[in-house]
Amino acid sequence: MSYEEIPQNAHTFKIVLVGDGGVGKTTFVKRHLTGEFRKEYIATVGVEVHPLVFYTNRGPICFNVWDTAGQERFGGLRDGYYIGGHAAIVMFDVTSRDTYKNVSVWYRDIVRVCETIPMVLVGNKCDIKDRKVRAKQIIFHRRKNIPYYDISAKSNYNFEKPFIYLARRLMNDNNLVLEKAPALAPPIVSVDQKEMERNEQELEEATKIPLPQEDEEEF
Ligand SMILES: Nc1nc2c(ncn2[C@@H]2O[C@H](COP(=O)(O)OP(=O)(O)OP(=O)(O)O)[C@@H](O)[C@H]2O)c(=O)[nH]1
Ligand SMILES: [Mg+2]
Repeated sequence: MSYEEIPQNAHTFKIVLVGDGGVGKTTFVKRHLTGEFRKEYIATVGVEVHPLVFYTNRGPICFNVWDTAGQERFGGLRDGYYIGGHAAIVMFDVTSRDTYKNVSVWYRDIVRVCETIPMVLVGNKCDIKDRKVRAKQIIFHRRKNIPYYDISAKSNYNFEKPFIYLARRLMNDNNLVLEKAPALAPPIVSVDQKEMERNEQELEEATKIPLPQEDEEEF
């Protein structure tokens, strides 16, 4: 088994992971086996911290990803969840419009405490055929100038993408690359590669459409 130690010299960052209840935050963070093996529960804040190690050409990076024990279902999270956050991942579920609508609320909560930290938007469960949030409807990230990735926690699809982006921003190096793939739990579902390519293309084309006025948004 290869549950590596966390390297002493790793660059370490706190990542806040937010999004509505049920979007798949816990499933996502548990894919990374070292993180899952070395996680720690902080009872006072009701948070599980997963140290996710990535080996890059800039040395090892340890992302301490904070995952709530579901308190997001009862309104906002406490400031303590955000304080000291170096970067954030905002997640919604591509099969639930409501979770996309709430992205702006999560974004605002992060900015209120963390101001201008690097952020990334991810739409999870893209393995599900009956998608409700289409590529061209995903525009929030363009308004805020942050990247967006379709992901599927259950299939590992694009798992490392948000982390590579955040690592590049935090290390201030656009040439940062992974030197080895992280050890992930085996996929539970598989994605249709052709469909993923179509989605990627749709997302790419959507970036060329002018942004609608905020009050004309489809949701
Ligand atoms: N099809 C599919 N289902 C997923 C995926 N990720 C998570 N799920 C399912 O979505 C449900 C919620 O996942 P969680 O990881 O518990 O979601 P969460 O955001 O941590 O939610 P809470 O902590 O309960 O608020 C579970 O039934 C997961 O199995 C995915 O990529 N694809
Ligand atoms: Mg959870």
